[in-house]
Amino acid sequence: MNTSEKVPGRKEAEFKEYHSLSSGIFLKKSKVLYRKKSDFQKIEVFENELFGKILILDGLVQTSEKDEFFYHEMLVHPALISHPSPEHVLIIGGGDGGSLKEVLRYPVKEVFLVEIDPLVVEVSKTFFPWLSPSLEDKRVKLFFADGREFLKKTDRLFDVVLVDSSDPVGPSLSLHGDDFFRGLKSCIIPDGIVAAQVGSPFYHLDSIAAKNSSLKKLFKFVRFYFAPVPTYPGGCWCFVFLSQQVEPLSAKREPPLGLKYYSPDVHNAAFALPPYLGRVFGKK
Ligand code: AG3
Repeated sequence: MNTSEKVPGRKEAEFKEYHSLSSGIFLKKSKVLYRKKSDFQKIEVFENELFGKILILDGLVQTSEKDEFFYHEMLVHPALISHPSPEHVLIIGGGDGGSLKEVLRYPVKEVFLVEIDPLVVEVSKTFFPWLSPSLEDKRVKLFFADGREFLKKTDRLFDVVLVDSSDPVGPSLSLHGDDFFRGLKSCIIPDGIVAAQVGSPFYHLDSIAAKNSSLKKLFKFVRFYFAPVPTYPGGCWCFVFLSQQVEPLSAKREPPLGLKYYSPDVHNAAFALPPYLGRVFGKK
């Protein structure tokens, strides 16, 4: 039963994301700050007492002020720490700038941010404090393009590529296929690394298992790892680390100071596979 429909005004005051037909998350909106349909998707930002400002795209929670660090630190640092000297970094998606601010903690030479939707960047500049200062950094080059098309056209090679996509629907669909991952492989240097978000290890297990089989045909090292993200489906999120030469557990450099979730111990622990997932990912 959808109780929100019974109380006038309540529906507006409560955001719900269904994770399956019978489960999901609700978040009270203390204030709706922005809502508009862009050329690509519906964008909404609202304030929640616990999580602060929250960005929603096409009805899916993307990031919140209070829990963004779990996701962004864990998308970025395992790869950046594992590369001997990351200088050229590409971020695909991530127009909210959360991943970008983490990359800029390193002495990189340049960071390309390739986001499909200019309005996501505009809105995030207004509502998320980390984006505008990051975009002012001289090392950052912002492109508005579909990530898959960008990979087809670019002749640049990167040390690290980070895929900060949304779920495989709408504008992010093209960032989940085999074709896209082949494109990633061809735009990294031989000891380059790709890290991508791949979904919930509970709700999206089938698609993660399918990615595992196809990625193993493309990359020598295909390692899944996990982090808590309180506002995402199931509260635990899965990422994949891909490389032809670099094994993620060989990371030995110290991370930048001031992180809230990532540490060398967390790095190693994040790659531990619980038995039910080992059975899925272990298959060749
Ligand atoms: N990218 C991953 C969002 C996935 C959320 N899925 C969902 N709520 N069903 C986040 C972008 C933040 N930079």
